[in-house]
Amino acid sequence: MASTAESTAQNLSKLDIGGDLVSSAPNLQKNLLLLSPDQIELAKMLLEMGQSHLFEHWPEPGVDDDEKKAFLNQVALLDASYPGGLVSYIKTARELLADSKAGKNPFDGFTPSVPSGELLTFGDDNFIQFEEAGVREGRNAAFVLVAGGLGERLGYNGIKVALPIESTTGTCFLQHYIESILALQDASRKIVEGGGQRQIPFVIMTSDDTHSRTLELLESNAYFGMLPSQVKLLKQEKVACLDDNDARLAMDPHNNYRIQTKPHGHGDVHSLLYSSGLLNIWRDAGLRWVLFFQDTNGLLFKALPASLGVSATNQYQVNSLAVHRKAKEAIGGIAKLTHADGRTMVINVEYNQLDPLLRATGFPDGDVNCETGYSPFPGNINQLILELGPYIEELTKTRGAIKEFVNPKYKDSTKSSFKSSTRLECMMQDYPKTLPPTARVGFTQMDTWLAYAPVKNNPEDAAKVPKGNPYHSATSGEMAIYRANSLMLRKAGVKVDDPALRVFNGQEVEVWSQVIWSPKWALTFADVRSKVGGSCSISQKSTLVINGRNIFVEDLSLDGALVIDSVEDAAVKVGGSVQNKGWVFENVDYKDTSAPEEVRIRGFRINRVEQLEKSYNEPGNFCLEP
Ligand code: UGB
Repeated sequence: MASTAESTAQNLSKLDIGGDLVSSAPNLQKNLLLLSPDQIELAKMLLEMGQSHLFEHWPEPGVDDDEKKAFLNQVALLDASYPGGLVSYIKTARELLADSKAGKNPFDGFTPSVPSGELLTFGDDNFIQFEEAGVREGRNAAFVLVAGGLGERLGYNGIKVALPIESTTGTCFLQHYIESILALQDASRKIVEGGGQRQIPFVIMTSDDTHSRTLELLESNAYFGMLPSQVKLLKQEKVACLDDNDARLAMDPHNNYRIQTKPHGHGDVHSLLYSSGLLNIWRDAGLRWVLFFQDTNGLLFKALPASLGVSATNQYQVNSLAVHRKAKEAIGGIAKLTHADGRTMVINVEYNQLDPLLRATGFPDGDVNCETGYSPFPGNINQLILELGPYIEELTKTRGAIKEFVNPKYKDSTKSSFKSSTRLECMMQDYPKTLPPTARVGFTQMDTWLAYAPVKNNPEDAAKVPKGNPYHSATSGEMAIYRANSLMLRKAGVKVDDPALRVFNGQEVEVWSQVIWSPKWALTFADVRSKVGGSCSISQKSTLVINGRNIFVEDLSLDGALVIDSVEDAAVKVGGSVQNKGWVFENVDYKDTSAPEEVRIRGFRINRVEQLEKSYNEPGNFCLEP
């Protein structure tokens, strides 16, 4: 057996590092005998990349040896999970940090203008045609939910996809998303002759913060009706934090044998999809579209069929869903950027970059509303529809790497040190940045009430949102569902009362009739129109829950709460006059810790005082007419 001295010499020769490097890490040198050849290679790479400080505190062999090995295991993971490895990460970080220090604008040389896209009006013929085209294409789509974010702004302790979308039924976001995808799968199969069974794939990007709880939510609910084989979880890894402009990696403040890490952003979804091999499997199965969406937009699936129809009809390689944007609202602006050299691209300009970009390019007032009362730039809601073929082509070139950015908080104007460590970040909507100018990049804009109601802000911050701007809170997210369903019913001919104004957690909101339906009842406006008829009316204080495919509402006058459930083969006609005390909202203060967190953050609970509740569990034709 080789002596310790001999094996150290062997390891050192493997390390093949010059005198300078060795002397820069004497403590590493003493510990080489503990390390495997692969770990030695990684250590060498770190030294070459100016990271010798990571070994400075290493004690003699025999002390903390397991921790030293664990440190290099972490380095191996960080290296493997970043396209191009840590060398590439550190090099890019140095470049971006130098640009940031020099105050270089990432959009230097570009002038923004308002791009053209498809502007839809809910319920008109055009909209209905796009919806139908979208449902037809549904069977050729795969869905990708990015759900690795912690939701720090919301401050909720659980995962966001487990939050109820609304408290009338308590359905959580993940259940709603899955049921909507299944409803699309079904509707698409029916519309396409000889459509056959095709399961729409569903990918969820998780992170260490959300992975196990997402899996548990799925498993404990039988995947909400989806086949487990249809669902794939891809976990994103965090990236190394950076301590200074030389991109020296930061030590974890709680463990000096670990590098501090932070999330890299939702842009990771592209490299994860690329390396998973799923994209080629989807292409070989004949799929054509990949739809990306975020964790808490309860309205999304009302806007999706028409938007997918737009992608198919206009042959967009990239289609971003957009809504009217209020100036300074925390959603990006979609802009056409024209470079002095003639290059153009249609891209999201993130909400914190839009104002400085406008000011620097001849718009001295920056991010302000125009005469319409909205920003002239469509608001990006970060739901993207990509055409699979060109997407694969592009990722084959980039390996899924997305243009990154860095956002250090400097201690002072010399910009030589940071208040706290920083890291590189990337955003999924920056995907088009590397596309050639010939790529067909467009957007589909719809009314906000139909398409966008995220749950991002905690009650305190939401209450401080400037008047007229959306709260983006659990309160407004829930109210938006009632409003959208009420407005859709109105458009279908139902007389729905005007909303009442209420204040919950310091936020004034419109409270519309609490109308909720399951996605299998209606996925599109055409579905809604085909299932309501005659002369129907719903009072403001009413609750209507429709959970079943074949429920037809005709000549119903509702003033109270009505809940109808039916199995697949039961056809139920609902009409007549329903009157009862109904369900009422009771205020709950967000500081009231006796209430569950999901309740506190929305500022109310529902008191189910009286209702008419009917379940149809057998096949057949039924009539509910009290
Ligand atoms: N997410 C991840 O999966 N991994 C991560 O590392 C980070 C996030 P936020 P923000 O709603 O319209 C985006 O934090 O800052 C997931 C767009 O950039 O809610 O509000 C996370 O779980 C902005 O242009 O994003 O901004 C969540 O599902 C605008 O469109 C999603 O990524 C805005 O959203 C978004 O994370 C919007």
